[in-house]
Amino acid sequence: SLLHVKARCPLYPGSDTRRFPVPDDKVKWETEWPEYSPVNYTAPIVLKRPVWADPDIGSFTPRFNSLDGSVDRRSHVGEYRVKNGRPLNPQGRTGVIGQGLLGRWGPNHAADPIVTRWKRDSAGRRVIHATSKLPLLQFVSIKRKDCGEWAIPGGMVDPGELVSLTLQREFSEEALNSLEASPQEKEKILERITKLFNSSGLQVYKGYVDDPRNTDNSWMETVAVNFHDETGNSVSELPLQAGDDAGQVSWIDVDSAQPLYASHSHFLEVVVKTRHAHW
Ligand code: RP5
Ligand code: MG
Ligand code: MG
Repeated sequence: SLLHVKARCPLYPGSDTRRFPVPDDKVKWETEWPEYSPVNYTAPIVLKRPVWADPDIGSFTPRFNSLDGSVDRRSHVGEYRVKNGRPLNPQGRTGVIGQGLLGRWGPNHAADPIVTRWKRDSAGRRVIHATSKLPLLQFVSIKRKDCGEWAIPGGMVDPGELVSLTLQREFSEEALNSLEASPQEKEKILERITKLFNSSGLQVYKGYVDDPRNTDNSWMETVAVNFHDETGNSVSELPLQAGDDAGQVSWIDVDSAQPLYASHSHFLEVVVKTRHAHW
């Protein structure tokens, strides 16, 4: 399926681990495949068991498909299967078992803030694309430090955190560098973005993410929300500064030809179609 391409990338990110190759017709768990021999990989950073990582399966028996204390182990896409104590990726085989780089067995919940504005010329007029004759959108994009790909400045939902807060927090950390700001600067950043993030955003996606870190037992899910600056005088004025896991930050033209991390391009396509912009 289209949602399961990057989760089968040959080389597991940040490692020398090669996935057991899974052809398109063998992705679904329902397809019998006795020869399937996935590689077991849990990254060294996860094996150190930091606070955000679950223990190894065996001694650890979390409550899958439910709210487990403050950790939400429910999937946005419905009930997932658990086989031999391990949750099964709802999209199918990935060629890797274990946690990979992910902290949670089962769904790892993220939130993706898609902050957009219309592209304007020096006279302030909206720029229309030459061939599609539709106005161009721009969105705040970060260049991820881990892989160098452009992405939405999203991040993990902390245990017990409201998604609405994750959206604002991750945007502040990655695109406005709030983690490095002084208390006064932080206050100013908060003041300037609260209005935008308090406005009702447009939820464009909720579900599984085709993330290259996914394994058969651990996978990314997200809620992607669009916050749009229609007039161009709220967020458009914000001084962008890359922070945390972002190496660069910039307003980028929204276009189907722009390669983006994981399934982020799919989320932007929904924004574009809803706002009748160029794609
Ligand atoms: C993607 O990984 C999500 O869509 C989100 O953008 C991101 C969250 O992971 P980190 O940025 O915290 O690595 O699957
Ligand atoms: Mg982050
Ligand atoms: Mg992030």
